[in-house]
Amino acid sequence: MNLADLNKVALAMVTPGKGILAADESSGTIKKRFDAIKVESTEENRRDYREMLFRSTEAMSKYVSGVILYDETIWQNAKDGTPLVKLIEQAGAIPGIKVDEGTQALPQCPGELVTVGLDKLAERLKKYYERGARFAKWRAVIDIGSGIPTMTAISVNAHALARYAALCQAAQIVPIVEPEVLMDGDHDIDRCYDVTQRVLNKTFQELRVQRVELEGMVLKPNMAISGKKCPKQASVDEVAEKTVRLLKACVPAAVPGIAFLSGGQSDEEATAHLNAMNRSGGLPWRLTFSYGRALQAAPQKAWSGKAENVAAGQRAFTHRARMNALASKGEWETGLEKKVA
Ligand code: 5MM
Repeated sequence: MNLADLNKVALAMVTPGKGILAADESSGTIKKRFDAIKVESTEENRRDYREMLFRSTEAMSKYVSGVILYDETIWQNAKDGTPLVKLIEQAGAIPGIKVDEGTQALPQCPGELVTVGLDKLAERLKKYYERGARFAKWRAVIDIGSGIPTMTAISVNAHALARYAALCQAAQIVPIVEPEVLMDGDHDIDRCYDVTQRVLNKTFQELRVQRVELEGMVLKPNMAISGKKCPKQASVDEVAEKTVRLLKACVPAAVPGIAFLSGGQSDEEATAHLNAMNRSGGLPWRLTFSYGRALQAAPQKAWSGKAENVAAGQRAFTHRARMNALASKGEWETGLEKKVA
């Protein structure tokens, strides 16, 4: 492993003014997104949609540091035969790959999941590296509910995240470590804070045990935020203040950067929260975005599967990418939302 090179890639992924496009929806998830815009989820439509995003020259070259791809996408070519990976590289962004293979029910822990995909991961990483991937992603899913999460679910998921991260670094690939605490329930922000704190502490404990080099990774956490069904929704300032406090308590300064997931927040909320955190200043790591839904909901709607809407889809994507890029520097304000280029 060459740690200096891993660190260089990790720092590039969190370049101030840029962030990561999470375009790694598995087949089931992209089908759900396409269903919402009444587009059939065929291989060709998935390719056309993602090609539209990767050919958004302004967004990709100015505001996007890297793209997380799904296995199908990393092997696909654009309509003219150019590998999609090349489009990303030509724009100056870094190709990345989701390497987990989804979740399975966790025995003895009703309602809880463990992320799988470690078998043969070393061989898969080699192939992804040859294809151009310089970082990877693995997502653990932790749900909050009555009696959950158990320490069992937190432990096994943290262990798998660290196993994955160590294998990535051995393959000269920067691991994005994503322990996601879902915001689906009716819990309040303080319960989210407590659970996320336990999850992050266990994750970093496992990373240390398995000798993962913190300088060569990026953390992708949820924010400390109220559950979607909680009657009392925390304000932007409270989310920003509690998320920063939580991260300072759990994330070593050796980690080069933190790139948040959006987790079901609205586009503007995800931007406003990131902006407020970066405005607070004095942070030991760079804070940026690695959004899926909060970057793609608008372009998906604008595109709606029609070739004549490609330019509109690209405009919508560029706008969201620009808003979040500004937020990564604490320079966003709500008035900018109306000025779509
Ligand atoms: C893009 O969605 C990703 C893939 O999820 P599935 O494997 O379930 O299809 C997801 O891991 C994503 O990268 C992160 O959760 C961030 O996306 P959001 O939409 O939460 O910002």
